[in-house]
Amino acid sequence: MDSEQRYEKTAKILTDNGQGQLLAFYDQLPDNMRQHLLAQIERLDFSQIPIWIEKYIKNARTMTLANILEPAPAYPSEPTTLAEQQKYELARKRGTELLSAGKVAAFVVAGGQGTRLGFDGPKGNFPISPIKNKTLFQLFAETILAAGKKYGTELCWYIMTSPLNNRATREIFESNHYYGLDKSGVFFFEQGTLPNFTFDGKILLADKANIAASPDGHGGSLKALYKSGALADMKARGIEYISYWQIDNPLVNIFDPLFVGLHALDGAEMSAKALVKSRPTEKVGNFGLVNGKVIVIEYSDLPDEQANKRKRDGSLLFELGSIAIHIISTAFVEKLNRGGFALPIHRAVKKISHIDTSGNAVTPTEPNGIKLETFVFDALPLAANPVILKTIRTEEFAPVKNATGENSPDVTRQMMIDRAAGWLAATGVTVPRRPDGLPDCIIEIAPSFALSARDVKAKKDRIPPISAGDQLYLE
Ligand code: UD2
Repeated sequence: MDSEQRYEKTAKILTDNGQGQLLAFYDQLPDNMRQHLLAQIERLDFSQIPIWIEKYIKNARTMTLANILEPAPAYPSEPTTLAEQQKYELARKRGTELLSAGKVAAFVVAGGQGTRLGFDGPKGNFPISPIKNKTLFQLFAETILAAGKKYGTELCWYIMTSPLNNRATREIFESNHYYGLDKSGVFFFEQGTLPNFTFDGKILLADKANIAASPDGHGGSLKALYKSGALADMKARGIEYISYWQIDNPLVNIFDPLFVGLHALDGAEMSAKALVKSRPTEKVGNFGLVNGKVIVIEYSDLPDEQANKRKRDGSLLFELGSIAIHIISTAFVEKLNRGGFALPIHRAVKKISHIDTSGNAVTPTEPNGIKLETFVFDALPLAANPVILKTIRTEEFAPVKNATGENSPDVTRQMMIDRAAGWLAATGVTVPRRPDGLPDCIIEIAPSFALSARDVKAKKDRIPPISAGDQLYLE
């Protein structure tokens, strides 16, 4: 097809769909930019776009689950019965075997824009560790390296970026020499994008040659894993389980034998870690059960009435929050993609920079349009036998999201110190504490020293006495 025919075909599709504005400046573009714009338009899924406009742009779909939603069952963080104790022991053993056999890969989603933190560049480059100021990327890399040594195998790391930060992310890894990891075990891939709309369903132009688009949400990872070849790469390496987490949480236990083991023993296709919410409306997804299927309802979608419902003992009926830590079987990702699955779409009203009908740049000060995205946890109801494992907040969840206040770097750093102090105290080391109970010292445990409280025990002899005001870095 020559350029002229290609243009005619595209123009017809756009006119039929009421999106002719996308070619308004076509005549003003040099030839290479024309091709570039046509290629973007050809990638738009016009079998879906009219449906999205009706369902999510013009009419905000409301959740109607209130009456049929039940609490989801979960494994406790520590076994409470003899039967559970035996199962947890078995699971830890199975998980350890799978890790040692190199069957588990690390997978971080890092395609988000990180706007709330106000940090320039990929969020993974944010310095966070309390003494050495290591970045999130470095902490995860060192964890993967240390776990590889612990389990006696190479553990691979898959990193999802987006068109917004793919190049910058790769450059950071290059300039840091992959933080000591073998480059061949690190796999970057980009997630897809979805177009941005006006409130009346018109797709916006970012400039004369580019559609305004944004990453398609972390749900896009399930498609991108497949499309990018990452899944095929995993298969070739014999990897069967994907340990999924978000870039903002430095406390994540990436290779947790118990979690991997429970997932495998129960024949789960996708599993999730959960914690007891700190308050009814904490900004985490809520686990629930609908017609026997595990679902996660985002905090913004759970009606206050449901969020505040309590059991007789005073605890929240929907107490389990999602911290976006999953084990996903590679076979499940493959099955979904072969079956042509589609996750539900979520809408977000946002400020979207664009050009107007005269081609002038507009930087809105108020929300002016809608971005669409998909969420990875919407795959849970499609998965067989999902395991939900409760975990302890102070051990595993301290995300960096905001510049100040809740989920800010200061809070995360303090939680990193608290966890390190707790690990030392658990082995009998005396940690000086302030009257409010917080450690009166700064402790940073490098992943090379310990990945868990259990690892600390084995190295107890290497820990010096700690005095008030000390800074102790263990590596
Ligand atoms: C997310 C969860 C929330 C809870 C919380 C825990 C959603 C909608 N909510 O809230 O239920 O588990 O985290 O911290 O996820 N990302 C991409 N591509 C995208 C969008 C996001 O890779 O297109 C990544 C992003 O880089 C980050 C993660 O997904 O690692 C979470 O994104 P977020 O910060 O927007 O999620 P948040 O805090 O609203």
